[in-house]
Amino acid sequence: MTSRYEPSELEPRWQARWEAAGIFSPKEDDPRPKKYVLDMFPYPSGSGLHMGHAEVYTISDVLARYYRMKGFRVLHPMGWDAFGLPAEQYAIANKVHPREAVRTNVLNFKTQLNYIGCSYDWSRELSTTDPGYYKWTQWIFLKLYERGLAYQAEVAVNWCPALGTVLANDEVIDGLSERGGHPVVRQPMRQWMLKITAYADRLIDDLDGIDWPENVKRMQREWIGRSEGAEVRFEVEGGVGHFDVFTTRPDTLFGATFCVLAPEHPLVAKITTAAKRPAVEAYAEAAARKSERDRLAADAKDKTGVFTGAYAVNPATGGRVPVYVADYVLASYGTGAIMAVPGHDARDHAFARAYGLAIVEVISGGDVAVAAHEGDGTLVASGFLNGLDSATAKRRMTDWLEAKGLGRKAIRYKFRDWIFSRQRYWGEPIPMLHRADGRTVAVPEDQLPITLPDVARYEPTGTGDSPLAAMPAWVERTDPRDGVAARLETNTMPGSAGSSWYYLRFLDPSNDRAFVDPAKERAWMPVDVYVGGTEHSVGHLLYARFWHKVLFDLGLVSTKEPFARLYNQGVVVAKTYRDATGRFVPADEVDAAGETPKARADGRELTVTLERMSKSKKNGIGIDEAVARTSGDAVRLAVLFLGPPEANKEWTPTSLEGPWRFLLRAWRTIVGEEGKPAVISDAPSTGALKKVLHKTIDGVTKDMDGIAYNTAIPRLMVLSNEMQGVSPLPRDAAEAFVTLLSPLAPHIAEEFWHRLGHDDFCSIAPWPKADPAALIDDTVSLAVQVNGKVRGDLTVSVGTPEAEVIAAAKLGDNVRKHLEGKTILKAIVVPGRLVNFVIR
Ligand code: ANZ
Repeated sequence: MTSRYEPSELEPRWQARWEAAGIFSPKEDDPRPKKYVLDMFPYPSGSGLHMGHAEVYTISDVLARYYRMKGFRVLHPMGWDAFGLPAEQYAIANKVHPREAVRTNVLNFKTQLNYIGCSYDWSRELSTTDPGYYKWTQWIFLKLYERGLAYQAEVAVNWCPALGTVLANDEVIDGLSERGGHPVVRQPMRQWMLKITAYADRLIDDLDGIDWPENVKRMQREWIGRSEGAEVRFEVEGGVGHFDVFTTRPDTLFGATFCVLAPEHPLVAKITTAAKRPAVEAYAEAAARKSERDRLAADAKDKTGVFTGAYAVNPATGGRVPVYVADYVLASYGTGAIMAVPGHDARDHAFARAYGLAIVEVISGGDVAVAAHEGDGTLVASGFLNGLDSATAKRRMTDWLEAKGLGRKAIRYKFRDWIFSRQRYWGEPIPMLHRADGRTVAVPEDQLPITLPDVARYEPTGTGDSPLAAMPAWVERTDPRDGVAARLETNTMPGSAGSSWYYLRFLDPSNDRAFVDPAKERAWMPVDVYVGGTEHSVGHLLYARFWHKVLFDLGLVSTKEPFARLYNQGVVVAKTYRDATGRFVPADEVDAAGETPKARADGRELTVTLERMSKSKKNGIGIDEAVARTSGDAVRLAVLFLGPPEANKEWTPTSLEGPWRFLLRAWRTIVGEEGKPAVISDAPSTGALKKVLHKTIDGVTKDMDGIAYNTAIPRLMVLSNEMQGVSPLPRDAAEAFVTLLSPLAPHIAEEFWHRLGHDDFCSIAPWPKADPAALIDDTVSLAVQVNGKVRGDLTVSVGTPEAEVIAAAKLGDNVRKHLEGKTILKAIVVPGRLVNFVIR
């Protein structure tokens, strides 16, 4: 056996042995308690994996490995989220079939994950693009359809001409597509929709029972946006009609001095007087060109609007209120109409001031002439509500409206149903048939999967039709129930379809009779820890919870929630360089002075910023390159050593150095050097080494429980230093060190274990236990005070009698000075903390 640390030989050898022995493949009949540790599975993109990926996959892997050593039956699987826009765009850009691109990229991803020793159960590997997988994605869609949760509608959608497809709201950022940054416009189109809004309350309420970061829960609540209030009916004068407003403040109805309709409101055309028509129409046209986001974001002072010439009646006061049109009221929210209460709503206040409208105070305590007095309070100038607090007044007013038939209690949600169709090739076909007789019916279950055919062109058509529409042989079918001609749906599912249930398929990946066997589902669910980034806080994590709840209602899964605990890792950032033209300059071409030869010759400085690591910004290093330079274990330690797993942290060109040197030192200690093998003794460790050993076991165990891997590593460095040069080295210290190191640096730990004479795997060896007796310190340090001021300190053996402690405390130089010539009235000893002399 060589006595040099040669990771390029040793690491693949252990990876192959783990795989051959199947030690990461758990069995359902294993009676030990379970842990399901899951990564958010990646898009197998063409750019490979860098240190940001290494960080997240290492965090979950350390967790899985630690649980195994703690005696749990651990499920830690991996798969590929390979349908959808990213895969398709990569394929188009590189002129390869998406299927081929996925195959190549998956292979690359898998190789790189193996480089860093990820302990996945590869026997459960899955891809959302396998017909054996998406058969069940289609099947779940049919279950949603049967429940009335999938329907077709003509809806205003986010249409991205450049991508040739519709995008979900969370795929659009500031009017641009999240992928590629292309302009997105609102346009009505026929779409498949999923009724996620039917689950709004449960999606909010069940957040209380799961262990997720508070900020993610808050984002989900805000995204769903539940508002409780009332709908109130306003009659337009002259019998022209009526409109309902949605308000969260029915208590303020007596203060409603005007109403505002969205420019798109159907009643606008009907009630606008002839004189006002040209102005109202011009205003509506201008509003149609603005995005919803811009309309809402406009500052109060920019709030514009026009009078329709019509008046409505305030149902509480009986007074006439002018009806305006303004674009700060959105057609898509509430009823598209509001009652304006300028005394108590800032937007309405700004509007009233601009247009000279009445401002009435109905909640006491502010000065509504100056500013809106928002918030709750005591009702005034409000008839039967006077003297009540807002909460009571809301209830009283709603009851009154209901009794009079003028309104009702109402709950509104900000989020919309999930637009579930994409006019793209690379997605799951939607298993629906459009019959010649006009009916739309489900494809019978036994005909699933509807497989994706090969097409000549998979680029978007740009017409709003998917490329599948140009394949008559695939599209033209008959309804197998009665032979009526039918066209298969040509839209495909969005990228987030396959990722909404994959965690269930890992439990039973090759079952072709059910999406998951019920016994296996019960054996593993819920996911105990789900590790991933905050970018999925509302999209994926909300969709998956929705599908899971539907499956729960169908009796197909046993838990209400899929992910018991969510863990968000931080982002790995790195110095990012741009030249004078704004182009990215590879970080490894930049010298210590922050320049490149070219930049120096041009006399232009590079600009440098800290940004999320990414291949396109040339600010990172790939897993393969980092491993080739050092080792898979060094890469794992390096990404963990950057800082707390949940924090954002900077990768620098020297980040690999410390961990690499630590591994070399550990090798010399446990294995030895050329011609100088380490000598191991079976005598137990004693003295300082014993103390450090047990403190390390204790500390690392606590770090592992608290996912504080960045502090576990320095503890192991301390133990390693303590062992250095100790010869012979006590076996208990060497073995504990190796087992503690194993989740963090599994290959070298396995090699050490083997060289220490073990035939079994360190990866599944029992986790060491600290000896409580060895954790107790022999000495304690005490502060010595004189009249409450610290004047010195003192170290004594544990258990020293109080009189001796007091006597010793008087001897310190500085203490003696302060006691000189004084009378000691009292000496107080707080064991383990301090001695205080009270003097006069
Ligand atoms: C009267 C009122 C008085 C209101 C007051 C607020 C304060 P959230 O909480 O976001 O649901 N509103 C209703 N529909 C709207 C629409 N389509 N576009 C723009 N604004 C709309 O807000 C609900 C409140 O926003 C409603 O309550 C309504 O103004 C306004 F002192 O009604 B309120």
